[in-house]
Amino acid sequence: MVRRIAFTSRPLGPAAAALAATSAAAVVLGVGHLVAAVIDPNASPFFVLGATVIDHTPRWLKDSAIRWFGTNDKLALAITMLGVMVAGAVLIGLLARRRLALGAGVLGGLGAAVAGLALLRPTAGLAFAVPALVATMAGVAALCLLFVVPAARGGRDGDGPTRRGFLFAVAAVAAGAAAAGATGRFVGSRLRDIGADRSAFVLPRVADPASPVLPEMDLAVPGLTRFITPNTEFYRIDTALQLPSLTRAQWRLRIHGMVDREVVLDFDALSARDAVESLITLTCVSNEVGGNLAGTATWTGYRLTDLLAEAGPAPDADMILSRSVDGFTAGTPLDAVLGNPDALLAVAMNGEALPVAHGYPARMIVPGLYGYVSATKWVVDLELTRFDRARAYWTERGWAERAPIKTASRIDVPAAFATLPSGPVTVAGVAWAQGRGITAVEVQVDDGRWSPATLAAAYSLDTWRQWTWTWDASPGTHTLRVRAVDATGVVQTGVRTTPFPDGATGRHTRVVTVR
Ligand SMILES: Nc1nc2c(c(=O)[nH]1)N[C@H]1C(S)=C(S)[C@@H](COP(=O)(O)O)O[C@H]1N2
Ligand SMILES: [Mo]
Repeated sequence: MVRRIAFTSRPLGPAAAALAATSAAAVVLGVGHLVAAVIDPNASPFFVLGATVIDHTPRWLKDSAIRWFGTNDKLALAITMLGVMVAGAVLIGLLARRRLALGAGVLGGLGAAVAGLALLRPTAGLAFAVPALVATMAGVAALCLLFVVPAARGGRDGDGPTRRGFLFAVAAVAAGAAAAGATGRFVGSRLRDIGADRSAFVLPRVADPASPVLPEMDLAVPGLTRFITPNTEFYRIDTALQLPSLTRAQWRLRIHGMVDREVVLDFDALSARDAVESLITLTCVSNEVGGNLAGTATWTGYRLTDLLAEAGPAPDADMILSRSVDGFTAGTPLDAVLGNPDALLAVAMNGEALPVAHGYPARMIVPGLYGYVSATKWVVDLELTRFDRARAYWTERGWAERAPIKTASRIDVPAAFATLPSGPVTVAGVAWAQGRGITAVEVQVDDGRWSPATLAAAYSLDTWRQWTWTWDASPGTHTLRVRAVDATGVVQTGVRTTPFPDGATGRHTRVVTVR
């Protein structure tokens, strides 16, 4: 009956059709979010799409995204995705205008494809397809409803009462979509109240606290990087479009694979062990020369070497394949952890529970290795295996299997393109060579000779070191350049390489003008 009316009446105009389909797409997102809140937040259609895009973004695009948007790369992705979805919805609306079954079919097909992608997520069970499927049915129903409402009234776009009826229906559908999304948010936060769980966290007592940071290690030079990076300023790099929410009660760590006995720890069992504290400078392999993807924190946690000993690694195992609750993996050389008292399963950062963005409730921290091969956040699984058997998230994408941090140095002050008075100018920055330590930093002006900078006192081999140098600046435009020497005597190379595949090299420069 509806069919007959629909065919005898004038169809929606293009703008109305686009509006109807956009509302239907909003229904897919909203309903999907709601159903996923109950099943698993990572099964939400929007996040399935986002995570799939992230996992398959070609390297040049990922590098450019980090260069353009820095740590806002995920916001940029979300906005781009919304734009693409609106464009897709407009196309579906125009198709539906020609033939409703065609538009509905395309929407249904795309929804089914998202359900399929959901099943491919690393942590997916069969239930992962459910949010997209339910949401697609709701979306197709909304689309048909919006196309049939004006048709059923026998009018056409632009007629007074029909137009009002249509707009009313669109508004109702859009409001329903928004309500579903908001309810999903609320239900999700109720089911997984990570904020409350985190505030109830009590720092483990540490028998043997880390030695204090002395004033001579943390110089008070304006603009110079502080020795300890506050949590709110610590760089964040991960593949999580949506932060995992894992309470301490839900958390388990399974240690298995090439071991004598499998070990499963819950948070209480972990807390019963002796906690230790260690200051470590974490560094991202994607850090460009002079970049700020590095930070130092006081990490509190449990020695990985002790936890592994409980499982008894096989003598021929050479890799710890760690896995996060959202499926990210890292492959860490076993010998970087065994016998290393500073390689931690960390639960706290700078005296508070790990921030959710930095891995709450537990993450790995291994000194001397770039984060992608060592610092798994939200870690739930350690598999003892071998480099010739297993690959991890970034090594599957061509990055180096072994990735020790390269010697680097950075100029923090003066700022890039600063205009300075002539005379004495303080030049200062940080340098790092985790595991080896920094023994010298040198500064060069234009093509002059290299002058030794004054080093702040060293805290440990695994932390960065501040340096300062007083420059007698003469008028003109000048290039300042820095290089570090590590404790093995190797001078930081001037050869410029990209972060791919195992970390950038080259010397940081700053151009300034002296009046
Ligand atoms: N679960 C998870 N852990 C992860 C990552 C990730 O994408 N997912 N990225 C790694 C990378 S590349 C780095 S450099 C560090 C960054 O840690 P931060 O965000 O706490 O600074 O986390 C590592 N741990
Ligand atoms: Mo990284």
